Parts: sequence; structure tokens; C-alpha cells
Amino acid sequence: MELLGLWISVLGSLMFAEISWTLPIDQDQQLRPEDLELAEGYLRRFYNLDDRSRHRVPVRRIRSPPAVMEEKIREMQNFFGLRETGHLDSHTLEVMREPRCGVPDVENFSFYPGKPKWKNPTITYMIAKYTPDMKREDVEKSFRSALKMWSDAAPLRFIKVNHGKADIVLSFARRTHGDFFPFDGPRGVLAHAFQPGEGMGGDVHFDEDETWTAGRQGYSLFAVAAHELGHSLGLTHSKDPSAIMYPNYRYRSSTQYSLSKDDVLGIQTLYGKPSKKEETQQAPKKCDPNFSFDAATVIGNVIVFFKNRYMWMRTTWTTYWNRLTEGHSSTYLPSIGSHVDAAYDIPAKGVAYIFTGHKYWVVEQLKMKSRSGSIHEYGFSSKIRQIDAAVHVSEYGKTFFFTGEFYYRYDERKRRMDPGFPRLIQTDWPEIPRRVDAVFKLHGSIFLLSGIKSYQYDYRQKRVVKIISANSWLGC
Ligand code: 0D3
Ligand code: CA
Ligand code: ZN
Ligand code: ZN
Repeated sequence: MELLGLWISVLGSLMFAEISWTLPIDQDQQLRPEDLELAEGYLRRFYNLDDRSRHRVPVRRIRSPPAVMEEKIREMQNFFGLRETGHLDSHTLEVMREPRCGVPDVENFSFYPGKPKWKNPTITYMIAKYTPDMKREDVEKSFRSALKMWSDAAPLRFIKVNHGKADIVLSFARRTHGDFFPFDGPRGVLAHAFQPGEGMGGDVHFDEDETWTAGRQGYSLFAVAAHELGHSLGLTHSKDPSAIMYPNYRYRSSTQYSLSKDDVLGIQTLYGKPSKKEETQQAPKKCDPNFSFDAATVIGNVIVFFKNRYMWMRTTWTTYWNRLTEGHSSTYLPSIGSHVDAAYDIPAKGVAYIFTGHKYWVVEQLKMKSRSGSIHEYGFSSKIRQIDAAVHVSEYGKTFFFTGEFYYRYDERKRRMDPGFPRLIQTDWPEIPRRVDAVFKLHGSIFLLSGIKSYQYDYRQKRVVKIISANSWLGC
């Protein structure tokens, strides 16, 4: 737990007078009493400044307060990478002025005592309470991105659950909220997290009195969550100012926000390096005579083919054999951890929709999913559990979905299924098999992949114009 002690205890004014003339202060700098109070409180809280100075013992009985202070100031300066003057210079005071949280820096190893960590690499999380400051989906996206930073660096998997128990429960609360660490109103402490363990272990509380944001105004929920989740996983603070686990919040745009070497080292010391299993997994035998596809789509100038958790990409420039890029889907689409059933792309929107089971993901420029949803939002009957293939024909603004022996036509503008669907594939596409594995549109034709064959369908002529083997798309 990031302990939240009292920020500054009240000092007697007598004490001030006594300490100030013995303090190692900058020669030419006039220290204000409030600076002294700040420094004293700070060093006491974070650097175990001699307990005797905490009590108002007469000054003659404090053996060497200036030496103790100086040493503590040096320690603190060393921690923050400041010049070790032992004096309360303006830089030092500036750092002390930044509010910060809990654990003393002097005991700041990368881990909690006893190195608590999660035993199961699959960790569940639940959002128990949302903030009204942000859209729900932005809250979820912030947490997802923050978790992803850690799961990219170590062999960890995070699974969101919506009810029941979860290892990490995330919530927003203000002031007193059921633990021994009430929040402090706007600013100051932004959040806290419990170290890995049972019960409250791993849980993260965000101060609802802050203004949370997915953008620039207020505190970035993503950035604070990334830090707190580091605590949830077993890391304490780092003195590396570039580390996510540095004790103070600083605004950084999310694109430049990533784990520092120090964070990666910390998490890998606890959990090891990410498993290379996926990457070393065998690629499907693409030139096998029985090879068939799961899904295919065109994204920009690239035709993307999916089989199991593998994908191949080739440019659309030439119709004959050209260079293939291939790899595990997780390499290009990190959030998609399973095989892909169907995919289609709307070039005008610059997004692709990827279907897996009853879920779909929205993918931008083959990067990260930006959101996901249920296939039932499209208006499929509740009996439909998955989609076999999908293709968007921008000339008509329609998307065709193939599932089993049927196909649906979806109107992207009206955002609903066209009436009269589903229809039997056989009825309207008599030249192709009853079932379709994958479909994509290229140069005015629709290519339907079914089993080991690829059918080129000219939708203006409304007929199949060419049949080739499916894997010839992969140069076989
Ligand atoms: C906190 O509230 C940390 C959370 C934190 C730290 C670094 C990056 C993101 C989140 C509690 S474990 N720190 C306080 C803070 O940074 C002291 N407050 C706001 C500020 O602007 N300094
Ligand atoms: Ca606060
Ligand atoms: Zn709390
Ligand atoms: Zn912290």
C-alpha cells in the first residue's frame, strides 16, 4: 500500500526559530518559514528525519540538527538526481513542493518488502465504479492501455470481468472511502494502490475529487493508472525521472508515454521476460493442398489474410506474386488474442472491423483496437454466434456478412440490416459453394474464399469470372 501519512505536522513556532539559524541554507538565499516547514515535513515523512526532532525537545538536547538535516537533504537530492549540496536551494525546494505519495524514498527499492507478486500470470480486473468525468469507454480504454504497457513487458495477461471477484478492482472515490487512507480533495494525492495479495490486494482507488481525462485538461487517467497498476503488480517508486514509477505525476502525451528501461527491469525482475511462445509457434502450412483461410480483408494498400492466429499481408499493387509479410496476429494486432473469423474494411473511414466469436474489434491502421462491441449491435439474430466472412462494398455503402449458409446485407449509413435478409448464399451466388470462409474486395471484384478455392466475382456482371486455388494468394 502506498502509505498516505499526514503531509505536514504542525510545528511550534519556537521550533522554527531554533532550527532555522542552524539549518544548512543557501548563503545568499533567504528561506521563508513556510519553506522550512515544507522541508522539515518532507524530510520527516520521506527520509525518516530523526524522530527526536519531531518532538519539541529543547534545542540544546538535539545534538546536531544541521548535520542530520544536511545529510537528509543530500539523500533526497541524490534520489532526485539533483546537485548534492546539502542545502535547501531553490531546485531542491521546488521538488519538495511537488506533492507526492507514500513510501519513503530512502526505502525505495523496486519492490515491496517480501516482493509480493501475483502467482497466476492471468490476472483479472474489474471496474467497480466509474468516474462521471469521462465516457465509460474512455475509462475502459485508459485502463486497457495502461494494462497493456505492463503485459507487453512481462508474461502477464489481463482479463476484464464485469461481476464477481477480480484480482484488481479499480474504482473512484473521494475522501473517506472504506480504507485507512482517505483522499485529500483536489490535487495532492491522485490515487493509491495496494500491493499484490488477497482481498484489497492489487486494488486501485482514484481520487474522484480530481478531474480525470483522456486528453490534456486535468489528470490523464491512463498515466495515473499506468503508475498505480505498477504498484498493483508489486513495484514501488523509482528514482528514475523517466520511469512511470517515479513518484510524481507529470503530463506526457500518451504517444510518448511508455515504460522506461527502469520500469521494464523492475517488472521483469518480478515476472520474467514476456514469453516468446506465440512468436515461435508454428506458422500454418500455407502451401498445403488442403489450406483454407479464416478471414481476409483489404486495409489501405494491403490485403490481409488470417488463418488461426497467423496473418499474411501483401500489397495490392500487383496481382502476381510479390513479397509477403507474415507473422502472428498478436504482433500486428496486439489485442486480438484468438483466431479471426471475419474482417472488413471501410476505406473512407480508415478503419477495419475484425470479428472473433461474438465480438468485433475496430482497428485503425493495423494498430491498436480502439473499441470493441458485440456482433449483435449489427442486428444479427440472437442465434448467430459468429460470422464466417464479411466484405464492404463502398459503392453501395453496404457490408455483406456471411454466416453458415446465409448472408446478410448491412447498410452502414442507416446502421441497420437491410430488410429481407438473411438470404441463402446459394440463391444469390449459385456459382460458389454454400459456405464462405473469407471475402475481400479488390479492383472492382469480390474475392470469395471457400475451402481451397478462391472465386473472383464481378459484382457488376454478377458472375464468377475466375477460380484459382486459395493459397495462390500466398504465392503457392
Ligand atoms: C500520486 O498521487 C501518486 C500517483 C502517481 C504518481 C506518478 C504518476 C502518476 C500517478 C500516488 S501513488 N502522486 C502525487 C502527484 O503526483 C503526489 N500529485 C499531483 C501532482 O501534480 N504532482
Ligand atoms: Ca487528491
Ligand atoms: Zn483507498
Ligand atoms: Zn505511486
